[in-house]
Amino acid sequence: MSEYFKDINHIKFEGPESENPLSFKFYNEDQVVLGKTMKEHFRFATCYWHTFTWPGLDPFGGPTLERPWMQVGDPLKMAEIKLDAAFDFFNKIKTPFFCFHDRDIAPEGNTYKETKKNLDHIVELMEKKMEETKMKLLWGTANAFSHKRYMSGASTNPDPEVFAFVATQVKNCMDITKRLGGENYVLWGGREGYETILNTNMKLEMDNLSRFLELVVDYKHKIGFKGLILLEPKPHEPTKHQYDFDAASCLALIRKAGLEKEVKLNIEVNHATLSGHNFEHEIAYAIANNALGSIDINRGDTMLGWDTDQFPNNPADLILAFYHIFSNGGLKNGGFNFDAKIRRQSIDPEDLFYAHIGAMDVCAKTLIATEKLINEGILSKHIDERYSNWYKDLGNFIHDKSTNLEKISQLVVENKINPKPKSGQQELLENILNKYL
Ligand code: XLS
Ligand code: NI
Ligand code: NI
Repeated sequence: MSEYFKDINHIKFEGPESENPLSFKFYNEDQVVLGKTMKEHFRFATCYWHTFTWPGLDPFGGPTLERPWMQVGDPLKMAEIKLDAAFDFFNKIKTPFFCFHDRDIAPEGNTYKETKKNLDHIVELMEKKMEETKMKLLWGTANAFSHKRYMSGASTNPDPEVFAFVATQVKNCMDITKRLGGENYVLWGGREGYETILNTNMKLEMDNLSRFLELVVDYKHKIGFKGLILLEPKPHEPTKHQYDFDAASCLALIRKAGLEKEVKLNIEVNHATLSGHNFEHEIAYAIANNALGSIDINRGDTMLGWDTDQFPNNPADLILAFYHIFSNGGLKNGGFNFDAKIRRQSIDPEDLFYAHIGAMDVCAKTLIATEKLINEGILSKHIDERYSNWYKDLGNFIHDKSTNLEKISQLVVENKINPKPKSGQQELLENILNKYL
């Protein structure tokens, strides 16, 4: 047990009537919903970066979160204290998984060798902690955006030395992810984009990104890593124009590399909204293209134009995405990772618990509503009905590969086809949806 969270006990399910703020009101890990337990459906993960590494900086202010492992001192010792605290937290909050960037768990050294030594040291300790607590790794990823060497991109950098450097870093991070039994490996571009076309060779940068994906997939097979490789879309921030802007742009990159069977998507709520879409759009798009891998669950702030990465707290923001995810059979290798951070004024250890409890409860509550929505089938009935003619004569005729434009126009003229507009009934459907919330 860590000193930092010593006053907090294991969080238990106490039901909606409980007054205890350190208890689950809806997340009951063993409760069966849609044929599986909540624990099996969500595969919740706590993220190492926002929860243990971020010190509460904003563009105008310094650290507010003064955790014991953020003090001045030997960085490797600090990483050990952080590891202790993190596993104590995971164990008490009961997310069965966690996620990390290489730089969250161990400090970068002065040379590549030193960095690798630091990582190996922590990974060894982590392996033991995972065995003791039965905690699992949902995914690992490499931080290829914080260091100044990456200021002009990682695999899309104008300098091939940077490409070679990030390739080495990712290789190492894939090795440790495999060693720790990681179930997926994530690539979030960070700075895989550009600031101005004035100094940018877009074609070369995109070719290099595609080459990078090829190398990563090739290495995955070489080491026998069974997990999925996931690309995480994000439109801006830090870079103005990102090549991995949204699900559609990521799929374009994946298809350019011919890797649609190998690389899937890690969809984040706040990234979806920043790209001008909503969460359900990105989820439905990924599902329609057989590309849904995993989820970074959080929320943005409609009044702020950046990635606030707040914890989700409103079923209305989630239900349509959940409807698509769970009527499609749910996530398989993926999970729901809380890529979310508390506000910088939430400085107490309890605040980290309140944030995760609230988020797990809101997901559980939404899942229960989703089960009803799926089982009562009202939405699906409306959609089936709306598209039903596609499964009749005309629809079949159009889909038939021997049909061509001439045959279609001949049919229209002969049968005097003259389509009549039909209501989309959006308001009716919105009212129906509200019944479930
Ligand atoms: C940042 C991203 C990042 C990835 C992992 O906005 O969400 O946290 O999930 O690199
Ligand atoms: Ni993310
Ligand atoms: Ni984010």
